[in-house]
Amino acid sequence: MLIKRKRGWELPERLATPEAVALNRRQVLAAGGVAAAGGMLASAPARALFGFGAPKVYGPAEDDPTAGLYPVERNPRYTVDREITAKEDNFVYNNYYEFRLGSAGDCGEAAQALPIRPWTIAVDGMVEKPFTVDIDDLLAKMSLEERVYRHRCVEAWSMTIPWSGFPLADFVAMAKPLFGAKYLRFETFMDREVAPGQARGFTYPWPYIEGLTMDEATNELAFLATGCYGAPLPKQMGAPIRLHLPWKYGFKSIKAIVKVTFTDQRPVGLWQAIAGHEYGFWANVNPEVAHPRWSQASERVLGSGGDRVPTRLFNGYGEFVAHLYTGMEREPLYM
Ligand SMILES: Nc1nc2c(c(=O)[nH]1)N[C@H]1C(S)=C(S)[C@@H](COP(=O)(O)O)O[C@H]1N2
Ligand SMILES: [Mo]
Repeated sequence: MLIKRKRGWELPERLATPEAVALNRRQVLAAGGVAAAGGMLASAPARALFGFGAPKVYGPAEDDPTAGLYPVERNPRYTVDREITAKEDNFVYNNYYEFRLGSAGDCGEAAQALPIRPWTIAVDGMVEKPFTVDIDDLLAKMSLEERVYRHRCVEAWSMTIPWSGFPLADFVAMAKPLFGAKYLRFETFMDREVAPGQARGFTYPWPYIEGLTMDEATNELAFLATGCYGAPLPKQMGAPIRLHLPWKYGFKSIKAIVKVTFTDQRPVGLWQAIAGHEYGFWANVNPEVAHPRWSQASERVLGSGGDRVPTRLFNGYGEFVAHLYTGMEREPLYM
């Protein structure tokens, strides 16, 4: 089937501006009614983010079978000199276009429809032997740790999150890639019945895809998160398993992974396919390379009352990753 793709200039307004500006007040106010009806109350900063009607805050699914696995021990090598974002802010301000029809506050409620058991991850392509692993078997095999990471969205906002999970490098070792494998290609679930964004946005080349080089994937920072804030991941944050790559813009950190393919071809991510001149393959955080439509020199720290702070090269993680990119300064959008 021929899929008509949106061109860069046809992107919806919410992609064209930092999100605070694009928030749809009417939808936010409607969601506020739900908040009043029950559940956790939004924190004061979340109310500051969303105005009068803060959306309802959804924590981890009540029947999540991994609740007993958390909290796990924090790895002191990955802490930051910044305050952890309140979980009520993190749980309510999300980018998850499978579930997001309007504002960043929509994802929480919509994502609750995603079934997260049974859940399997297929590993295929250039590996010794392709296989499928059940999420609970995978969790039993891996040793979990907590890492506090900075998160920087390409839309110039940031958060700080205590993730639980395991290094992507451990997953790569388990997959036994062949010598010629150069990249990893990650794929999110595809289900138009469950995800209104996939159903409505048929002009997008769903499912969500992202890619990394083998060197990036085996860098110690690359992390598969299965939990956060000492508990399983809430669905809107990518349960049951998502990537977090703290030195790259947030769109690289793909949620709800169902497939990992080892390949010698550079994968093309969903946003790269839609607007490659704005969302490149490398997407390393760099204050000096502006997005074509806004500056990346500073960022709005969510939950802080809107403070702007200077953005740091590689989001402050240069000591871990800068060596991966030496000599590549001429790659288009290498940062
Ligand atoms: N499958 C999927 N993964 C995704 C996205 C998405 O829309 N779908 N959004 C990305 C973007 S742009 C960001 S900033 C982060 C947001 O993660 P958070 O909602 O946990 O803050 O997820 C990334 N992973
Ligand atoms: Mo993002």
